Amino acid sequence: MLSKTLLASLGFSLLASAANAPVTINNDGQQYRAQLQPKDNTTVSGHITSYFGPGQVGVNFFVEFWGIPDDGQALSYHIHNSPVPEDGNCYSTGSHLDPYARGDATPCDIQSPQTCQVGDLSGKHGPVWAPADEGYTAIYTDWFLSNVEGEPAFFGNRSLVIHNAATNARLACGNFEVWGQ
Ligand SMILES: *[C@@H]1O[C@H](CO)[C@@H](O)[C@H](O)[C@H]1NC(C)=O
Ligand SMILES: *[C@@H]1O[C@H](CO)[C@@H](O)[C@H](O)[C@H]1NC(C)=O
Ligand SMILES: [Cu+2]
Repeated sequence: MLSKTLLASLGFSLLASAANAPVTINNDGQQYRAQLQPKDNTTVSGHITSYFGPGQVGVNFFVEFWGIPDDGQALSYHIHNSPVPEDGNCYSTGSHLDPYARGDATPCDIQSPQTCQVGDLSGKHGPVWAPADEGYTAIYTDWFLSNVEGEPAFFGNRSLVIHNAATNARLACGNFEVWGQ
């Protein structure tokens, strides 16, 4: 027999796990691209492009970055809440897209991407490494982002920021825009 206390704690853990990001299931064919704006003080360039995921579930991403500093340090990249303003300041893009309020305190566990901030792309899919003259390319499905306007995990009106993963300095940024179609 389940005790009331046990039921209460089960209820509590169900509530706690409700903060996990749900898999998005109603995505459409709309593509978006975020292109990093050129910056005087970084060699990093590139873009990420979304395209139709498997059967409307999740969103596929094609990622390409170049000019990655050859200093043995990884780069991280995220979807940030606010668009890059006219002056191009990457520090004006606010915090990470985090509709389920995970916060920054707990690092993303790549084995449990549903517990990560939805905008933490390098946390969920791996950081960026590359030798000096070779670009970094990745293709993956993200199960938690949405390309449907109005959904909590919609990214199409947000920005992309690439950081030095160790110092968190914001190296370059750009806005998502409708792409193709
Ligand atoms: C690059 O320049 C911008 C604008 O001056 C600054 O905010 C940013 O910290 C600089 N980035 C690095 C890595 O020095
Ligand atoms: C982006 O769209 C969402 C709805 O999906 C909205 O809540 C949010 O305010 C928009 N953000 C910006 C920066 O326009
Ligand atoms: Cu970031």
